[in-house]
Amino acid sequence: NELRIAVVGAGMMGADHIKRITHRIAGARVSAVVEPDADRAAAAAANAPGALVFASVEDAIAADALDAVLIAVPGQFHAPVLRPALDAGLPILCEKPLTQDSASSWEVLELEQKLDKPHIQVGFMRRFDAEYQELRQLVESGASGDLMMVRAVHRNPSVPDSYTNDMLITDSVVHEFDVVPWLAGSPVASVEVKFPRRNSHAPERLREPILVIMELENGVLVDVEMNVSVGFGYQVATEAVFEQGVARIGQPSGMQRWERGNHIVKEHETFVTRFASAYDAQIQRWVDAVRRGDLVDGPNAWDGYLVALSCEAGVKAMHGGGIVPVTAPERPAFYA
Ligand code: ISE
Repeated sequence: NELRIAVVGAGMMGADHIKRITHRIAGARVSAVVEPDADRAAAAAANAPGALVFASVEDAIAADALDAVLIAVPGQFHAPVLRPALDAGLPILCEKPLTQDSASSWEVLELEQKLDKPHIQVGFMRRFDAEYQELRQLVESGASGDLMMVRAVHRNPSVPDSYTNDMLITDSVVHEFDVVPWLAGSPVASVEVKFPRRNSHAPERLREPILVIMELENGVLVDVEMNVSVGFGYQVATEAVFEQGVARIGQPSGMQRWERGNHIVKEHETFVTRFASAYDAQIQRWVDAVRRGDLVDGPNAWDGYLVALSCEAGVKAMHGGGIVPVTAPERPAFYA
C-alpha cells in the first residue's frame, strides 16, 4: 500500500519534493502533479514516473488520483488548497506558512476540527534538522543550566522578485517563530523589530537587514538577524547561551581548502541543500505517520496558527508598532 501523494505546486520546493519522494522516500510515490503552468508541470512530472498532471486539486480529488496532499504553492495560495483537501478528509503536509494570516489559519483550524483528528502537518522542517534536535535535547536535559538567550542569524544570498518587504517576517522569520519556542519550550510573548543600516545591495523595495527581538514567556530573550542580500551564501546558525555553557549549531561544514594565504570553508548557497536531510526526514516521518494512520508526526496546524499570530505581531512591529505582545487563545483539546 504505497502512499499516493499529490504534490500541489511545481515551483522550486514542489519540484524538489517530487524528486525527493521519487528517489529517497520509502513507501510513497508521486501519483499527481497539480500545477496550472503546463511547462512547469511537465518538467516536474518527468521526475515522477506514472504521475498524472492536473490543473487544480479539485480535479485530482475528483479523479481519485491521491491518498494524501503535499502543498508547495506560495503561502498566499495555501488556504484555497487546504479547504478542498480537508473537505475530502485527506492527510496534508502543508509547506510553511499554514496560511498568510491568523484569521484564515483559524478558519482552517475550524474546518480541520470537523474531522476525527488532526490531518495537517506544517512544513517547519528545521525541527527535523539533526543539530536543532541535539540543541533541543541539551535545553531539555539542563546539562548546561537554564537557557537564557538565543542569538540567531538567518542569511540568504538573495531573494526572488516576488519577495515583498513583509515577507522578511512572513516567509523568513516565520521559521524562527516556530523553531525557537520549540527549542526553548516556551511560546513567544512579544516581538520588536530594529533597523540597522540598510544594505545598499538590497532590492529597492526592501528595507533590510532587520533585527527581530523576541521575548519568550519564560524570559528567554532571542535576537534574529534577518538578512537577505548577503550575496556570499545561505546561512542559518544559532548560538544558545546557557547559565553554564554556550552551544552553537549551523556552522559551515563543507570542504575546507588552504590556498594562497587563505583558509576557505565551502558554504551552502540555498536552503534546498542546507536543509536537504531535514526535508528528507520530515517527509519520511510524515509518510510513515500517514501509513500508520497517525497522519501527523511533527508541527501541526495549531503550531501553524501560533506562528501566524507571531508573524502578525512581527509585521506590526516592523511597521513602527514598537514592542508588540503576542497573545494566543487557549489550545483546543483537539490539538492536545
Ligand atoms: C524561504 O521561503 C524559506 O523557507 C527559507 O527557509 C528561508 O531561509 C527564506 O528566507 C524563505 O524566503
